[in-house]
Amino acid sequence: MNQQFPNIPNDLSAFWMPFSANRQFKKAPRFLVAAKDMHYTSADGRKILDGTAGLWCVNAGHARPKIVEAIQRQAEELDYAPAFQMAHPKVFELANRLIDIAPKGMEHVFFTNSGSESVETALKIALAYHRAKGDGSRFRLIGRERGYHGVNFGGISVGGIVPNRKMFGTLLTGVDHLPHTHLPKRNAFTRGVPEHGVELADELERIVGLHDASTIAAVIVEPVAGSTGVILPPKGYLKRLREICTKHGILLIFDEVITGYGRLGTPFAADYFDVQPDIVVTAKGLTNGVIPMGAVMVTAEIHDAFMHGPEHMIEFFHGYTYSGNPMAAACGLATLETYKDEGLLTRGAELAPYWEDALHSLRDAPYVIDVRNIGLVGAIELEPIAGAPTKRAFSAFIKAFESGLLIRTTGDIIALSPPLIVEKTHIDQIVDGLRTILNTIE
Ligand code: PXG
Repeated sequence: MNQQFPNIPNDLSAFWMPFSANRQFKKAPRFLVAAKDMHYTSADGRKILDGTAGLWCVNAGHARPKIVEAIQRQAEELDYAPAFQMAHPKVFELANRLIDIAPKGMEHVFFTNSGSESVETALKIALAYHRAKGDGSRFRLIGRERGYHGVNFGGISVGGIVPNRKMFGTLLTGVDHLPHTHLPKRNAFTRGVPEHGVELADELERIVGLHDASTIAAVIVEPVAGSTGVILPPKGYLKRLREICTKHGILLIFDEVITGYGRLGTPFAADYFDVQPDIVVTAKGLTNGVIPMGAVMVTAEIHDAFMHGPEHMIEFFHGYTYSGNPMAAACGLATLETYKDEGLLTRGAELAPYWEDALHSLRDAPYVIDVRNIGLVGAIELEPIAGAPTKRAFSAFIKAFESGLLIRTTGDIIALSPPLIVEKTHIDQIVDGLRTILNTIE
């Protein structure tokens, strides 16, 4: 162990860190060693205010008692049960509780272990659904530029983040992309959903015109794009996508890995925008980020299309060793109970106006070229340093961590998504902290 900080291992070389600047980190590591409610504790004993709910997942805050107890109890009672041709009761209970809060029309749940697996599952369900209905020529999948749908091959194929795609060969074939909806010239500093850009949804008509609707299985979008730097859908955009999909018999998949479980001040983004997708992809907040788990929700029509053939036959050749495992199911149940007890799935709506005012007060801070917000999501876009994109935001991230605030950066955008238990005093701390940082970085 490290002499100075007993919590830090001496040798950092063996662990290849995900989505990280490994060499930079290992020269100047940032270790978190404990967490409670709104705060992490760093290895040198400092309190760090969590401005990002971990990675957009710890929606109920850290180390919440019901969740901790549920996991402890479950580990003693039933640690693992085979997921195929067998089950345990809690996974059914979780599916039912989930459907209780799910967007309108969602009636069945398929469990996975991450957002990436949920995306793959949804894409496979879409393809297999059309085929089960005798419509197997619908093989194309439509994503969107700047979309993030995890890191597996289906997800990066429909996704639109260049560094996540360019190293990995030909990806899935039969994929096309809608344009993204980031229009800074027309929409910068909009409070909430932007006015301009609904016509970008009509690009789907162009894509349908090119490939013919009879070849298209599904469209997948994040209702609000998170990872790529918080890009909001223009007013009316998602409704328009829904109309075009319905008109052409194309399934609409909402990737709600970030927007699900209260992030926008409604249980799901489908509720916020009052648009009914055919499939909803979730993960993260489902278990408060504590035990890995994802859930894909589908309509009865989709589910029932699979329920044919001899009853002893497997209907959908897909699933994971850990699909709905007892620890994750217990964690999910305790998480949903915590959300319910504390009204967290709608708490964001009460705080959103305060959050919006606080964020937009940074409009005149150095380097700020846009501020975006919705529910308890925020983004501060900075002007990049000429010739060194991402550097300015990265130094803001380091400065923030050193000063006791956890933020996320992507490109030159600072993304914020505090746990839904955040208080106004924390919001003040986040915004005041950021102002100081923007005044000190170059
Ligand atoms: N879909 C969406 C919309 C996501 O945001 C995934 C799928 C993949 O989930 P998994 O569980 O496989 O990572 C995500 C994940 C960030 C950040 O800071 C965002 C994600 C993951 C890590 C960091 O923006 N989103």
